[in-house]
Amino acid sequence: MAEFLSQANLARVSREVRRPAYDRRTVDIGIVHFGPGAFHRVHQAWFVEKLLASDPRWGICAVSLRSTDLRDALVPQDGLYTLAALDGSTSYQVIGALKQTLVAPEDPETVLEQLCAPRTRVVTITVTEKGYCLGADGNLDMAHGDIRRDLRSPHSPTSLIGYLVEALKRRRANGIGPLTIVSCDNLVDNGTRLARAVQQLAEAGDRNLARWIEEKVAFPRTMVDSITPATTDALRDRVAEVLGMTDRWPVQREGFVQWVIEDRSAADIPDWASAGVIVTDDVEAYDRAKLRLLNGAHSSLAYLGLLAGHETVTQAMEDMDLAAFIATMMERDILPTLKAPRGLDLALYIQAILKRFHNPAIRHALAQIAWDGSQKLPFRLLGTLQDNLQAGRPIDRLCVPIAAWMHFVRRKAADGEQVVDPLARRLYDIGRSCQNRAAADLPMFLGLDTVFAPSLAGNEIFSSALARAYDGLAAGS
Ligand code: CS2
Repeated sequence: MAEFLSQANLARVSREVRRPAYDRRTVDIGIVHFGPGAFHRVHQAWFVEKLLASDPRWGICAVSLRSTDLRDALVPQDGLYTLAALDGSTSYQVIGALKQTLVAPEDPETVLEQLCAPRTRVVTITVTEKGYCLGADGNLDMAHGDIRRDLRSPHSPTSLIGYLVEALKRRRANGIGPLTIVSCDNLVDNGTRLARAVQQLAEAGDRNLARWIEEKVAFPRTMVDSITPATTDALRDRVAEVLGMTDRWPVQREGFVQWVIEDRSAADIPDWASAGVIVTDDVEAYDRAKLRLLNGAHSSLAYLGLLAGHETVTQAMEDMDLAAFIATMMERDILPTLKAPRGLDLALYIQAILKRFHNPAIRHALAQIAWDGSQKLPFRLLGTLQDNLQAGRPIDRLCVPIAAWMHFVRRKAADGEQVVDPLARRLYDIGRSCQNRAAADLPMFLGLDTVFAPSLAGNEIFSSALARAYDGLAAGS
């Protein structure tokens, strides 16, 4: 019978594995997190783990908005899981920061009770771009199915935004005070966008609540960074061997990890800086630099690498022509659109990113990065492209990964497959209608107004450069 990681077995975990450096029984929940996927567990939870050694007020209640998988894996382990950091050598750490794991649809009232508890003062969020229910204009999409349900039944929410508004409504009504709500997703100006969505849903039901939220609740912007491949059976086997017992859901990341949080809060918050978080008023520069350089390059590698038959980031980076193209695009097309954060040399930052992409210890699947392209491309590549258009700079290289995404969709549909994307059904229909010719195919893609703003889709310089890129890839595919 396999022995599983748990509080009772923790003392028997191999000595080479770091364990919680604090008594978990003394830890209170001070943070509610929405979206406890692998990235939350390797990133925010790792920083909180460092904090708990000196301040036990900041335990995490993890809330899944849909899946029961994490709850099913972690509850039998008393919330414990293993984090493997892979670089030249691999280090292992058992994380104890998750004090409770809830599945919102099963128990909405308990989620709201945790959000309304006086000791809860921070909410952190990793629900990916699609979890914010935003339209192309950056406003809350009031026609979104989850938002329509929340408008009908605000007391029993479905969406992240619905939970936040109902919790803030109850906190205000009971005099419990505001929250600091920290988006940790890869959106440009994530905190600002989240604040706008929360205020818009609140406004729809209670103007005074919307005004209170605007005055009292803090939505700091953040930049988050650590390359986090999905958990594999190989990782599970390696962790079981190192621990000397089974962890149902270990997680892995590269050694590099960075969190930049805007210096803005509503009430008492953790001493983030003591855990190595960069707390600054310059978050916008960090945010754009990372999203456009790292994530823009990542998505470009994903679609161009998959077209070339590669499976992982390291394989794509070993393709000398592709690696050279990516480096040139970063230096000549993305870098000119950026303002360097104070103290950061962007040319060195690019070299550091490319070195991270070469990390042989990380098997990062291009297919994983390729998910949700309709949500990612606007922040990662189209914003850069529009800035270059506006400045009269060339956009031909930037059009290549956009065209590659379109071919990725087309080829998947030709194989009878849908891509992983909130627009999967629509993209499949477009893909099935493609003829592998720009003249026939591009108007269908450019008609996706939640991806391509009409002003961009109608721009002749853009559409002709994109057509050249698309037909150029068609010739080569
Ligand atoms: C990746 C990101 O899957 C993806 O879209 O580009 O998860 C990337 O690994 C992180 O943003 C790195 O910080």
